[in-house]
Amino acid sequence: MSVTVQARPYEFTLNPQQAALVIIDMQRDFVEPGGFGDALGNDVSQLRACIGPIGAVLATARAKNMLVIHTREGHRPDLADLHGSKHRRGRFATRIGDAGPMGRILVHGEVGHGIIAELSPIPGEPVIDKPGKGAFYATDLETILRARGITQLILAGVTTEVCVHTTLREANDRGFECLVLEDGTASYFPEFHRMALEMACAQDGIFGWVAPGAAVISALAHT
Ligand code: TIU
Repeated sequence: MSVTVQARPYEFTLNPQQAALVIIDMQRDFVEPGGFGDALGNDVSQLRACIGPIGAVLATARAKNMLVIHTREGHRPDLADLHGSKHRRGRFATRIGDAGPMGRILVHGEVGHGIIAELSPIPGEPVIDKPGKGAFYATDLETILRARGITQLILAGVTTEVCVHTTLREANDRGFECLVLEDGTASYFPEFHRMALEMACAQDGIFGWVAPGAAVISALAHT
């Protein structure tokens, strides 16, 4: 049964059986001091606002037996999957693979690489490790979605204009209908957050839809 989500630029027809909540990179490395986001010179406290709204949608998605997928940006301990261009970019003192207060920056298995406790995956929820910004690049995300008959994605996580937007664009070109949670995403730059959301739904939905988490929750209440 499909339900109607009040969204921009117009209503989104959500079919929970064919939809997945994709929570992007809600890792300590981005959200907590001493991680990758911090090493890039950002105020990581900017990202905390999206945790509560994501948690609320996550609880509803689980209650409604929707597929929930988590992603983590990171690299193998030997950095074999890290492009030199990504490693070298920027003039930062601390780089990917270097030791930090939460372990080696953006490396699989380190404390900083883990998803924050508030949004921890539970058994049965696929966790996708991705070396790039987009969740489809060099991962099995598309295979998992197609195998489950998923055609719609609700996108949440960080950062709005980087990994969320890259994934939105990748998903759009692969034929998935996407809705971005406006309060379930965040950026180190508030104006980039706002413009990334505008870009997503401009031109009558060039990439998809945008809505607050509460709109998704109230629509799902009818299922
Ligand atoms: N720097 C920044 O805004 N984002 C990233 O590096 N990765 C993600 O967005 N996950």
